[in-house]
Amino acid sequence: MDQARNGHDSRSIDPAAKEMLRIADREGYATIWERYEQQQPQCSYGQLGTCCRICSMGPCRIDPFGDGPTRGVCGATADTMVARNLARMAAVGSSSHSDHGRKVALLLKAVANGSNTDYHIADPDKLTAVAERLGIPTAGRSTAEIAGDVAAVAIDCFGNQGEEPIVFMEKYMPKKRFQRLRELEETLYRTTGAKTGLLPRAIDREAVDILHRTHFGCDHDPLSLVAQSVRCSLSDGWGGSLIATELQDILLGSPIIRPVKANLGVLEAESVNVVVHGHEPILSAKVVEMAQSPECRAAAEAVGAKRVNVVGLCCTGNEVLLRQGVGMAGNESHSELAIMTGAVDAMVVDVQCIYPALADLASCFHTKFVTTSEQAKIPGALHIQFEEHEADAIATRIIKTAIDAFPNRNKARVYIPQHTSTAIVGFTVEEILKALGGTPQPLIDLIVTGTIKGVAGIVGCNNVKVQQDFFHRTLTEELIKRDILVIGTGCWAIAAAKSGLMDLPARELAGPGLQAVCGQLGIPPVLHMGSCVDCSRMLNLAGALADHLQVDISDLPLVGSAPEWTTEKAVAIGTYFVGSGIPVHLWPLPPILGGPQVTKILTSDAKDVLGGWFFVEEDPKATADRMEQIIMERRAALGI
Ligand code: XCC
Ligand code: SF4
Repeated sequence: MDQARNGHDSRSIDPAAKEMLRIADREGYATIWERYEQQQPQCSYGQLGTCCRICSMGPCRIDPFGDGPTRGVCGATADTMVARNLARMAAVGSSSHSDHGRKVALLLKAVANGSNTDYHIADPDKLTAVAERLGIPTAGRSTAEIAGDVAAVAIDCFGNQGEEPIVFMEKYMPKKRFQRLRELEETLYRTTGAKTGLLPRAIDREAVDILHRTHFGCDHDPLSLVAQSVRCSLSDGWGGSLIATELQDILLGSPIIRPVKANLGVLEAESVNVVVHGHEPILSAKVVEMAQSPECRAAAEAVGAKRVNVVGLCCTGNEVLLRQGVGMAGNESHSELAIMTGAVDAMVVDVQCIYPALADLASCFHTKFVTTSEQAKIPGALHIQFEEHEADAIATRIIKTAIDAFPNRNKARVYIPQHTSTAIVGFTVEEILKALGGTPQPLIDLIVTGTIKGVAGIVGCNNVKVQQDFFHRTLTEELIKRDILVIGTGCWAIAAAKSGLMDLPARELAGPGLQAVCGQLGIPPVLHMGSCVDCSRMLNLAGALADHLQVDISDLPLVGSAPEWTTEKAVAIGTYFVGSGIPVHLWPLPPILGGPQVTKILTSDAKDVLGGWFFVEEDPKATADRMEQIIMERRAALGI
């Protein structure tokens, strides 16, 4: 699959990307594709997961095909190395999502106690709903009191020192799944005599537990390490990410179904263009809000610009797309291409998925590359420190930086590829249930009659090893053709939006059943559920169906996929899907194949134990076949 070697059109299927890559070739701008080529051949030990540099007697490596030593210096086996590396990936991924969730919880606390007045409770109904779910009394109490209690419960999920499962998970996870995990813990203890936990006790604790148990000379047992990876990932899906989603809805407003535009054509030649990139809408939502202020409007006009046009990239783009209807410039592999248009006056980033290469690239243009987070500083960037309690002022300063850069734009160098697609977005669980008339029953009926065979959730990134958006688009088309409703988040959602798959006419690509449903409800066959932390919305939808039917998630005709996955966060997402009972497809290959035992646990044993498991497949059509087959098997088991 060495796309990078086969000329520029093999790098992306996106028409805007193709145009920009031609410019990159002509002008000699370095891109991920070029640097990927320069990295060839990549280390095969790394690809198989069998290298270890956990202590200074190493680095050690094991050739899984039997050449050379079969143990590290300390005696660690290939499986130990693979399992430890995987656990660390899950810990980092979970921590990234969860630390994002923590900041939202702390902000809710600050808003509730009045120490932050730049934000407010934007959706009191959601606050009440979340409070009731958590068992917090609401009757006769003020919004601030309720918000304070919700924030306290959320914050406690991070640092609680008890042994009981985290409250958010206990209250949100469907009953049968929770029971199954608890019974599994008991069974493992009884049959092995060793304690193996699966239900997370606290979000921070499970990540630290992994850092501890993967220290030199601790846990070497592949099963135990995989179990802790599941536990930590569950603390992300049903903890940190869920807290991020729910509390962001409270603070920034719950998304509603609405049309938006996606692709580089959202940049405007006549306007000051600000691209927000990263993950945390606490900043980006403010940038969008402040761009509309009379002060910023006047400043933009004073430099001869039509307006300040804020557009999004990656997941923070998804957040403002969903809540504020902001145009979407693109997914991960579009980040360099956006700067190359010469029309971006500032790219403002917070945390996660930001190529450090953007700093160099921006310096070839008038573009201000602005970092804002203590946790994501990039050499060559302009750092404007973001502080929540001064959010309005700092967001305004950031926009002014873009406005100041605008006159330096070299108009002769500007090239904005004129491609956008319309996407209908904002399919939160609440919005889906509203469209269905308030209960999941109509969706269940459609699944029972086979009008819709099942639901596939697709997530994840762009990866330079896969032609950009090719797997996302092809797999999605193949699934809807088979009457499988596709929902998802992250950079997949952006790929689907750019491809037109989230527009109403896309229903013509769907099978007859799904097509009819889309016609009736006035929805596209492919539903945008948000950013990567909003994978928690998918868990909640699955949970609502499971609880309504009084079954486990693993009984339902649901499947998942991360077909262009890149980051450790994707490892955490895939793992909490599996831990929640959903089979998950992955491509490119995860770095586990050098550990036969770990591979067997994750691709086979997990099936019986957890009801969810991983499978790997390179071809989108074969992937769709396999996903359909799983759905049909689950339907048969349900007797439908
Ligand atoms: Fe992956 Fe999350 Fe990043 Fe996009 S942005 S590259 S994790 S899909 Ni969320
Ligand atoms: Fe080598 Fe063991 Fe040290 Fe890893 S922990 S680097 S396998 S000696």
